[in-house]
Amino acid sequence: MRLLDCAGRSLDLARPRVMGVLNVTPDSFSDGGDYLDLAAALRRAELMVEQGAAIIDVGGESTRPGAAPVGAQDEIRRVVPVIAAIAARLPVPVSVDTSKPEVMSAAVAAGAGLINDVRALQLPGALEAAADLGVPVCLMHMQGEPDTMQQGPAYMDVVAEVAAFLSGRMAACMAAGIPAGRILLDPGFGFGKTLTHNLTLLARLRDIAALGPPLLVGLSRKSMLGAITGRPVTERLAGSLAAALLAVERGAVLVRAHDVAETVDALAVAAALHQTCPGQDPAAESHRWGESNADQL
Ligand code: 7PM
Repeated sequence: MRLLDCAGRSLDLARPRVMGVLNVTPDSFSDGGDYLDLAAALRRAELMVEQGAAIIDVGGESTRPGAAPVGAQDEIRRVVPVIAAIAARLPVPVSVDTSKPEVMSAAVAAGAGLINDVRALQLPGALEAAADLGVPVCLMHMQGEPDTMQQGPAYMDVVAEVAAFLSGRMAACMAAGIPAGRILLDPGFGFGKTLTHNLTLLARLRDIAALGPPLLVGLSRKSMLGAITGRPVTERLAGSLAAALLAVERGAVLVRAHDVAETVDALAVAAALHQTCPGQDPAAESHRWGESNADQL
């Protein structure tokens, strides 16, 4: 059984689940600071939960290439009211997409039950904050920083390097007092990666799953899907669903997605297949959802 305790709310990863994306950046809702923004964000969260999202990921720092950095106080002002409102009104766990220890603390105090950090707790104080807060953490791989990461990303062996990075950050977490059972991993599709790097990681995702912790993937609407299909960001739903299924076939158990209803249906098809003939999916080989060496750690 893979039940993750997210500050008292459970996230059951025995079968693949959807994490609904809720951006609270100035380019989504105006800036998350006023009542209309808050009401709109809450309505969006409610809709995603009705559509079957198992967790809502609230992010106030845009990681878009070239985005201006956001101060901790601004980020707190954007995300905390939204997290508090969702936690008060909806039954699912709330995740906070942040790298800053001050934001992690404020978010968990407001009711967040998972820390989703694209910098894998590398900012000063982040590891200690996450350990103190006692909620699960998602460690993501990124090469470089959002403003420059797509300027010539390079690897000798992208799968080996992403695996080594994640395994090093897992060790750092455990040394800081975060138990293995409170860790999720994410290869960070699109974060300092060319199309070939992204496709190699997707094809070899099982090598990352073999590290043990549950795998989260974010592929929804990403530019790699635009590069493959030739479609703009508004027309990438089919590509996103295909990519989500390829990822769950290779061991992903949490899919971060904008189009929750459609992604939930796509994952239901994969889960039905798996339930009818466990282990028969050719891409799954020996992999079983809900089981891994992490359970023995
Ligand atoms: C601009 C560029 C806007 C990139 C938004 C994004 C991930 C994440 C994001 C992911 C985890 C997006 C990204 N992506 N957290 N946060 N994994 N764990 O496409 O892939 O949503 S932001």
